[in-house]
Amino acid sequence: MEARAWLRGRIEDAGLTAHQDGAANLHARLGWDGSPSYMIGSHIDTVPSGGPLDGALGVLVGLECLRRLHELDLPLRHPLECVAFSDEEGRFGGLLGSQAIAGQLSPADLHKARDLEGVSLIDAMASRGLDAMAALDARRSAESLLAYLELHIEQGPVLEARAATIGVVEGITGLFKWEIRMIGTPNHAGTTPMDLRHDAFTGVVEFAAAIPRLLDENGSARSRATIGRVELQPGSANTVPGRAICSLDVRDPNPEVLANLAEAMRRSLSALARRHGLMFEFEILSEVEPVACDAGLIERIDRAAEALGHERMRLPSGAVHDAQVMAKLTRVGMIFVPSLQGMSHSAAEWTAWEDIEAGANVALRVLGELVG
Ligand code: HGY
Ligand code: MN
Ligand code: MN
Ligand code: MN
Repeated sequence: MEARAWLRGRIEDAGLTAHQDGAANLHARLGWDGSPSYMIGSHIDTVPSGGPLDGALGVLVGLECLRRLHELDLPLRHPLECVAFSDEEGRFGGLLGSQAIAGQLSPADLHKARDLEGVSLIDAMASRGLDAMAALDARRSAESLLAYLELHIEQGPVLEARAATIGVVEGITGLFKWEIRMIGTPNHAGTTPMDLRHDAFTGVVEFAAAIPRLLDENGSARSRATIGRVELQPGSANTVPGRAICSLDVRDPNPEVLANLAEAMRRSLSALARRHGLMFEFEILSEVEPVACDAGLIERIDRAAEALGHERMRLPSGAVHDAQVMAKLTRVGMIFVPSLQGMSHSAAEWTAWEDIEAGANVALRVLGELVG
């Protein structure tokens, strides 16, 4: 909320109109008259221990583009918006702000959204004077948008390795996120013989070890699977864990491959739980479909980079983005700038200033063509 307040100040200082919608997405608007608009944006939330650019760079570049177009005082054919989306990274599931705009949230989704500490979205928003149910009012119609553009750091090593300054994104990977709960029997670490215990952690360890094989047999070269968080309960050194709770993040650009992976993982969990006398349950926290970027926008970004003299290449995105959800409403395009050593979701995340400037100028040129 402090970041939103800061951003609102920057929007107003630039002579633009600030508008916070029901999902707490913050919009900067130029030439707003209620007619269909072009939108640029990204998110200002971040992962724990993350870097400064994942998300925030795209919002600030968007704001700078609007500021510059306002300063040039040229006649615009369409209104322009820059949006900072809420909860892209997933404190409450992920892509919350863009899903609200795309009309993908139900009252039930809002009621059940909770963070890892068990704080509900409803209570978190209420503590800041916001009504979570108002997120339903953030919904926009497809007719109200002409296109959505997003600039983001690549978060991978490809642009740097190819000495390219601009990545022209062709498509964005799909993903599912589960919470898996293995349930065994908590018991004394010293008195329970190894062959008579039901250790919930054993189930998670065996599943984690099976992941490379599950991907080899059911995935593609572009499949990824990550367990980024494990919690053992009761969590004492001299007690056999009765519950092991872990996250699972699985990605592939092909929806059928993703479905095969989900099925293979469910079967593997079920077989190993049976073998160890455990029970398991899983909850789907998020499912995002892969999307293709708009051919016309791909072409425009490519030509803008060429005109500005930047090395460019086309590539897929292995990270998910708000653009993916906005693709439900309108055509989307994405510009990537290189990540130093491919680092992201890490404090080491960085992009050279000249690459940021190059990306911002490509975004400005594309927006200028669209509204000018
Ligand atoms: O998880 C992702 O791909 C993104 O950074 N939210
Ligand atoms: Mn991220
Ligand atoms: Mn991001
Ligand atoms: Mn004791």
